[in-house]
Amino acid sequence: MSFSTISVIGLGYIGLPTAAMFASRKKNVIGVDVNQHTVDTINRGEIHIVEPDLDMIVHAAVTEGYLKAVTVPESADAFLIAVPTPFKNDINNKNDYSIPEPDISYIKKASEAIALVLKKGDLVILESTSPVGATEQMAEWLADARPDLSFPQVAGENADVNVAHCPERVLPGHVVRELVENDRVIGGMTAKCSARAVELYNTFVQGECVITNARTAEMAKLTENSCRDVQIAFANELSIICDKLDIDVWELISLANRHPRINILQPGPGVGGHCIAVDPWFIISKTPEEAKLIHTAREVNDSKPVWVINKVKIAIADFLLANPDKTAKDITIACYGLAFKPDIDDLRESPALNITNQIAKFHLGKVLAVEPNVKELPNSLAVNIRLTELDTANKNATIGVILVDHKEFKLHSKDFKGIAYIVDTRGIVK
Ligand code: SAJ
Repeated sequence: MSFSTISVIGLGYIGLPTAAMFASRKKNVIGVDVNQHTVDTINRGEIHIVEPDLDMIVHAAVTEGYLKAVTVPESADAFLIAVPTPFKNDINNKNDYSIPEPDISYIKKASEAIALVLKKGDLVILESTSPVGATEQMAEWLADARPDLSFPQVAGENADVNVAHCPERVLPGHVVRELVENDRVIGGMTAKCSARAVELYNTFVQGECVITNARTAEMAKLTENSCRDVQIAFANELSIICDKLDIDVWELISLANRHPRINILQPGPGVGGHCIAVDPWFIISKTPEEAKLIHTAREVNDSKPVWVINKVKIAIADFLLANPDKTAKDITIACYGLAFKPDIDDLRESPALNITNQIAKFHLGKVLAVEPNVKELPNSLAVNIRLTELDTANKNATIGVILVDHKEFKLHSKDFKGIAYIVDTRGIVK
């Protein structure tokens, strides 16, 4: 049976592009989101998130009538759940040393909402990055809400409703291309569940749909992001070791990477974004005794901003020692880059933003922020930070803190040479 109507629950960074891709293949798509503003924005053919090319696809899908957004689920043949899986505890609370626990209550709410409109023959797919066991848990919630329907955990291949986990794996900034080109991991609760999910994704996925079970699919996604976190932690640890030994870590890494089987990633000011710094905790919280390396990597990456701020404090002290007639008020610190990675405007969960804010809180002089990808600073930032053009910052800075390797900075890397003290977390000023 083919899918004529597809519903996507959660119209965020993954749900909306996914809904738009199905609609672009002329499927009727019902997008569901609890946020009325999001629903209204999409129904006007506009988008509420920043992602290249997505605006055009959503606009076309809405105006051609293939995509509509609603706040309450309606009947469909397939439901894809792409809601957030945050933490129960506040990971920014530095006094809380407990291991962050994933909060899958949004998945529970979404499954209870769709349960009301489920019918025999439907397919339910969990796309949200989830701790191992979440898909089976979701199937239990669905079964509890609909005792009149059978589900795979009891009925196996004969289930009325099929259930699978198919984690999203797209890179922010490249979502539209990667949704189509990337391979998909399809973890059905039975072989039939997997086969139906493959049929659904084949609507627009050109990559290979590789079949496994739900638990392995959940772990595959967590493994990918944990692997990257561990590799970045290795690079970050190397940068701290090299600083102590007076070795240029970027030269070192490029030399080591000439070995045919070595591929070290790049150090930075810490790991940001909504995935790499989050997903490893989903493994650690399930298996705290076993996930030693993954846990240590998280700690190494989370502590890098503190190391960077300390470097800035040392630069301030060095300047004052060399200029006894000056005070801290005479020092202008320019922070280059606020986004969580190069050439994007996404400031959420950004170590660069956090470091700039921390500096502004203790520093008595001026703090300039250079971020070519934004027009204004978020209100949450300390009030004494001024958004400044690159040239002006270069002219006025006593200390330059390079936090993001935006293309503008790499292009003008020679201009940083005039700044008396540089803390370069990205290896731009060699
Ligand atoms: N970073 C470094 N050094 C590096 C590479 C990255 O410090 O060599 C930092 C970045 O500056 C950034 C953070 O890591 O702060 C994360 O950036 P990223 O480009 O590694 O990853 P994300 O968070 O944008 O997207 C990741 C991707 N996962 C992998 O590459 C394994 C993406 O494919 C996932 O779909 C996404 O997480 C997700 O949604 O889970």
